[in-house]
Amino acid sequence: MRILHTADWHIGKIVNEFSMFEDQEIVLNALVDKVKELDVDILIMAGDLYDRAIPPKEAVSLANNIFNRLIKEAGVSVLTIAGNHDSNERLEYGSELLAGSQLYIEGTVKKDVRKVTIDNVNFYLLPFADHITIRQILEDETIKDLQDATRAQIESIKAEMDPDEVNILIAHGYIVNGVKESVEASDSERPLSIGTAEYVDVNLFDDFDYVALGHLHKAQKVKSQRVRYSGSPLKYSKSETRHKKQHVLLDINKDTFKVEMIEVKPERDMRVLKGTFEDLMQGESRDYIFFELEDKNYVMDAMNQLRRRYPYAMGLEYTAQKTRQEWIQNTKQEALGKRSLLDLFGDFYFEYKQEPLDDNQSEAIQKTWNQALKGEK
Ligand SMILES: [Mn+2]
Repeated sequence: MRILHTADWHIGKIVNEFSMFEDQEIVLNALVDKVKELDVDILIMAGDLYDRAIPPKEAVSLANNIFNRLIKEAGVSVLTIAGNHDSNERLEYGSELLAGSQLYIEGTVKKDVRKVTIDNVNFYLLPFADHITIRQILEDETIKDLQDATRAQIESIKAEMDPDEVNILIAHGYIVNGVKESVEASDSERPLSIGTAEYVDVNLFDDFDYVALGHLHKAQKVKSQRVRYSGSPLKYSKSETRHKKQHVLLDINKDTFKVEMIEVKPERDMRVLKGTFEDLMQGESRDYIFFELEDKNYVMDAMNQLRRRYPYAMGLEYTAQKTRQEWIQNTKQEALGKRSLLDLFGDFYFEYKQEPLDDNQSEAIQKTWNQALKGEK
């Protein structure tokens, strides 16, 4: 069976006041073309279909068009779950009827995890919900966080699961291998819980043949090749500029397992450009750009001027200024009192001008200071 795993479309997302809609339209239509070209059987979308619980109308139309094309034109079955950005109930609208047309949408958490079997492969659909909701649905007072909630859900799946069949889990969450540093997060992922840990340990999933994950926007595996985040198809924050966006192509049977990454080519890339204002004004680009200006002094109206050459400029930061501010912070410490005035002034001068005091300047300052101490004019 050939499966394409994707997630975190976040249709309708706005990044730094730029709507990503056009980019999403292009990338998702290209995804349908790819699905046709690669003769895929099943498409998995592992949550965060929309960016908001009440998505704008264009977003709903686009999702509708893409699902239509996938099923009617590309002939695949589509399996999707709600992520933490989706409204569980709204996403589930029409779900029972749509299942008759190969569109399997699981929006809300049920006491029994939904299982869909297609060509002898079992898919378990685990939409995202917070641990309090899951505790109420499962009527299990021992559930204190997302880890407990997920463990209870997985145990109920495993009670019925036949390990001789191919079993695939679709889930949305923050899955880690022991420690949170085992995976890489981005700035565009909203926290999954407030006050309790949002992490779920990957070892809970050992018995599945594949786990298709959504939530983290960077494509990555967790511990094994069989537990994967496909990542988002587009970059949605400055922290994602180094990502290589991709879909996961999976060939799976009981005795075969092959994963391949399908690169996503966006209409506009999102990247960081470093340099002085003057240098950057020599270039131009229609990508989404985050500027890191190396100028020592502020440039009047820099962003508006840059936008003439970079119409999709998203942000601007003065990196030299930032260092100076950090320096001011650091020197507020008690260390200040332990250094001579000349040393302190030397540090300040260096941070400001990015060059050290020369001998004449040092001498002049020392002399002025000495005179001040003596009260001379
Ligand atoms: Mn998410």
